[in-house]
Amino acid sequence: RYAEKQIPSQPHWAFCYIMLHKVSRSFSLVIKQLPVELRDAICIFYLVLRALDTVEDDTSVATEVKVPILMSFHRHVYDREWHFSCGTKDYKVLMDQFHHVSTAFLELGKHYKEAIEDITMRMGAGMAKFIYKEVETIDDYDEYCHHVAGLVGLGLSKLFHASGKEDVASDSLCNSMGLFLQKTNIIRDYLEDINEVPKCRMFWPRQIWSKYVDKLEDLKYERNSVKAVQCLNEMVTNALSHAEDCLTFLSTLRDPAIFRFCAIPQVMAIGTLAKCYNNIEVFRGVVKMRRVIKMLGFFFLGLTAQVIDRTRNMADVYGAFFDFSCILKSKVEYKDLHVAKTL
Ligand code: PS7
Ligand code: MN
Ligand code: MN
Ligand code: MN
Ligand code: MN
Ligand code: MN
Repeated sequence: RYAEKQIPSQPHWAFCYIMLHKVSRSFSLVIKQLPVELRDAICIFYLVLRALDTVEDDTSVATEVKVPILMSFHRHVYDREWHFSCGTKDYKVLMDQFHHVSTAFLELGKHYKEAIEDITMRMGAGMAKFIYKEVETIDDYDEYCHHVAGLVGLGLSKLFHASGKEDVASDSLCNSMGLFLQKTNIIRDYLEDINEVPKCRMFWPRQIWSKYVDKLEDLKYERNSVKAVQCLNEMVTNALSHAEDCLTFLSTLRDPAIFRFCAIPQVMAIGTLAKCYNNIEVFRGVVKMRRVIKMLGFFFLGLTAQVIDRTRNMADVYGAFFDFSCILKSKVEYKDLHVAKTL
């Protein structure tokens, strides 16, 4: 019954929705409830960018091979024959079977195809630039996050407008929506990125971490725990600077499904920041908001499920931002170096 109701009958669309569910459960959930035309476009937008990111992330692909692929990815999506094998697990399946994604892409309306192509081109070029360049300054950090996430915000807003359901939003607010999510991801993924083989990935800006340690990887060693948490708190404080723009952006949306699609990831982001703040576990393993929690043999709704269940309108979002801010505030110690700014 589930299969009949949820999985499209054409094999390329079936592949896309099954893949989306596998690579991102939370996005899959909010994308599925969008109005139908927009849903297909955003599903493909997600998978195209996820494939591009799989190329960016695969540190076993040589730079001379990787950079031309990143730069021309926006043209490959028009070619049903094209594929490039890389990544692991579900991501490898996505790359190997990419023809399903390009076939579905070609069925989208012209405006959707052009918006996806434009963002893919700009993101690919931005990723290529940062294959050579390290994230030194906070401006570099904002620039990298603009390429890999701010642009997604700009593109999504164009798609919402193209569907006739929303007004155009300012580029700056759309960018902040992406930066808030991406900075949260970069903070939470510290250990995963630094331990990447054969080559580590570093996105924390030197301008911040160099105040605490000589090398970014030093943050993971137990002897540097105090410095590590101080540095983490400065990174969280930097990310929080985008929260107000995100609330402003969300307050302008009209369509309830689009609203939930945009709001749920933002609420999860501030929840994740609250969880990460002052938390040494960021340097020891993955800190995640959990979907279900099993205790004494009972299942409870974890924070993730609660957020998905309870984010319907702006009042819910203000409430959630307030609650998570209170949790974060309760963890701020007077001795922290950036107390005033964080508060
Ligand atoms: C709603 C105005 C088309 C929905 C959603 C795939 C997630 C993967 O995951 O560290 O650790 O491997 O490599 C603004 C999403 C920004 C982007 C960026 C919200 C496409 C998405 C490809 C704007 C998502 C932020 C790389 C690049 O980091 O990740 C509104 C849709 C949004 C994809 C994300 C991720 C970047 C990323 P991971 P990485
Ligand atoms: Mn990635
Ligand atoms: Mn990446
Ligand atoms: Mn990451
Ligand atoms: Mn990750
Ligand atoms: Mn990663």
